[in-house]
Amino acid sequence: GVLMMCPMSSYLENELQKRFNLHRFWNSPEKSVFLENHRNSIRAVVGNASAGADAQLIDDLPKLEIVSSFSVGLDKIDLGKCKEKGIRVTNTPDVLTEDVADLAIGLILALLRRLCECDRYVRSGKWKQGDFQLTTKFSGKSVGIIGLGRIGTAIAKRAEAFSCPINYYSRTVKTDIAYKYYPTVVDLAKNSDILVVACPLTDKTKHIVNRQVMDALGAKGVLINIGRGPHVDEQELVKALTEGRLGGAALDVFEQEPHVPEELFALENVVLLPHVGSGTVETRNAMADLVVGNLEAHFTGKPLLTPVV
Ligand code: 8YV
Repeated sequence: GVLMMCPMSSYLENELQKRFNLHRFWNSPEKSVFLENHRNSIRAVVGNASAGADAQLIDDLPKLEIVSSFSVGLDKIDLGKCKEKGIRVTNTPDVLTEDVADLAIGLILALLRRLCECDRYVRSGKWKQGDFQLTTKFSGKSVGIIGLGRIGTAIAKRAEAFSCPINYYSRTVKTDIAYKYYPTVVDLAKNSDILVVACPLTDKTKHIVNRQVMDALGAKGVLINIGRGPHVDEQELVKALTEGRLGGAALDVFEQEPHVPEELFALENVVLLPHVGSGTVETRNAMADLVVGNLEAHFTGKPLLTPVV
């Protein structure tokens, strides 16, 4: 049996159903009863960015062999416990990189050029009363990237095409790259107009954008988050924005999705998206194919396509 944790892709559901005995966890009213009844038959879990496999679930499923995540992020999976128990883990890297990087650039442009506000201006008829205010140029602004992995590098490449100097922070200096490295996020923020979060969420990167980082970015700086909500101290972000200590923020992710701090709704210098970084038909289908491909490989004794553990 394969246990799917929450709805994520109807295409994926169909493909799984064709091949496996698929259980939709969200359809069982009593989770503990379901787990008790199926503890000896569930051999695979399919999770995503909102529901993965925590220590409790792993303990509840003694026959679990593989967790195949419909996401590149692994923060909802207890990787240590999987390793310890010999449970394989796969994710969906690469196929979503372009979409997430495209969206990061879209967020920068939306925020600096106030695209969402401009659209509201036209729709509400305000244009007839006068021209829209002037906005802020993107091309040539310095872009600071936290995490220069697949997605961070794809964002940097795109920002280069906008003539932006690129700075980055990561755990280690990349010797083969000409971008400017800063050994702390505060230094990175101090030296960047636009700060982009593009690293995995771990114990070490939770609240990596804290009050000190926001103040280093400053009243003219803007924050872009396409990583995970908990990368940013959201309470401090609300304060920094309402007190005018930070120039603006464009966010695809939040600490308590789908809950977004309502204080942000009143601000025009924010752009708020419902976690859609990888949300195109093309990419979500490619992610689904990877999830299915990994499960098929596992159950036919072939090498996994995108193994993590
Ligand atoms: C998805 C994501 O939004 O890949 C990730 O880490 O956050 C996303 O691609 C999500 O898993 C879709 O259900």
